[in-house]
Amino acid sequence: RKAEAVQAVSKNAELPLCPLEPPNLQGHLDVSFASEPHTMEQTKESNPLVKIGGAYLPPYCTSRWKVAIIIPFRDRDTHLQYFLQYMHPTLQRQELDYRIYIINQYGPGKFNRAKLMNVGYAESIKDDTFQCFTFHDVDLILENDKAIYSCPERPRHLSVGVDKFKYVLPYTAIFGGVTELTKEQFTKVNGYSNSFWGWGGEDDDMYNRVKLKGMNIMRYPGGISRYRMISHQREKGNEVNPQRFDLIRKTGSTMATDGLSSLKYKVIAREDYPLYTNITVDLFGPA
Ligand code: UDH
Ligand code: NGS
Repeated sequence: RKAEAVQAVSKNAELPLCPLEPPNLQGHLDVSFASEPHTMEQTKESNPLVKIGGAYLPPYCTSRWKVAIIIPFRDRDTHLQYFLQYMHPTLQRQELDYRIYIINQYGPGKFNRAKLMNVGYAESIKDDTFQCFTFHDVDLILENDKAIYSCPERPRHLSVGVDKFKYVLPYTAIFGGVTELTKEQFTKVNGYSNSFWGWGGEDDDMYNRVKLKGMNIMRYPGGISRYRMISHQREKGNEVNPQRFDLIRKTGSTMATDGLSSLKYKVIAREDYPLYTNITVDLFGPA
């Protein structure tokens, strides 16, 4: 028995652990939205090691990090093309074992970014043993691959510098855009609230959750944690939510019952595409 167990472990660990600092990082990356994005076919062709469903693991070393990249989504096809074009090569250079999930909100009702991210968590853990989860707006493209999407010691805010804000944090408690939490951190706070319909506040509520559970967030230095945002207009269905301030005042009393523990949704469709896994979901929103 014991010999069998030892053999099983060494089989998994046949390849040496990837180095702490991936050797092929480039640092600053030129990101531009001036020309049309690559088509999915072009991106597929230039990323031959990405497997069906948008999954990758380094072929030459055992990755240190198994990460689900979770993207709340509705009707942003051009943004998604840029995202895949830029982010697949970056994530591979970071030597992650990753998979990209698009969580696509079904129907024209009010958008709910936070609930989509809860769904991404709940669906991805059925597929694989992800250690951590990167919650990622589709319109943010990383400009420096040294900001590694590795599993963080504390909940990590990644979109520190964004060109739209002249690369300055708009306020120190901001926890939107791109964040990463381990499974343990995310379950400790009961995931995101499901109650934020429309724009704003759901990220501040998550910040409250993290603090209320005694955690502090962490960030990479602003010099490397940099993003370009693809400009766009506010969509119909994502109007500013007038209830957001009331909701974020009550995080302390609602977080135990509003979150992963109360998550209800219906998967309408799931497709494993060459560059990403697409999960279309009915969130049972208000009419
Ligand atoms: N998202 C969609 N579809 C939508 C709305 C949001 O996919 O219809 C997702 C997407 O991943 C996006 C994220 O949710 O990156 C956040 O939503 P957002 O980009 O609308 O939020 P942001 O704060 O912009 O970036 C708000 C509107 C700003 C209007 C500025 C006009 N110049
Ligand atoms: C705050 C919002 C956050 C949002 C942040 C940056 O005011 O949800 O602005 O927004 N909080 C509330 O509305 C309570 S941004 O300029 O990136 O669109 O993330």
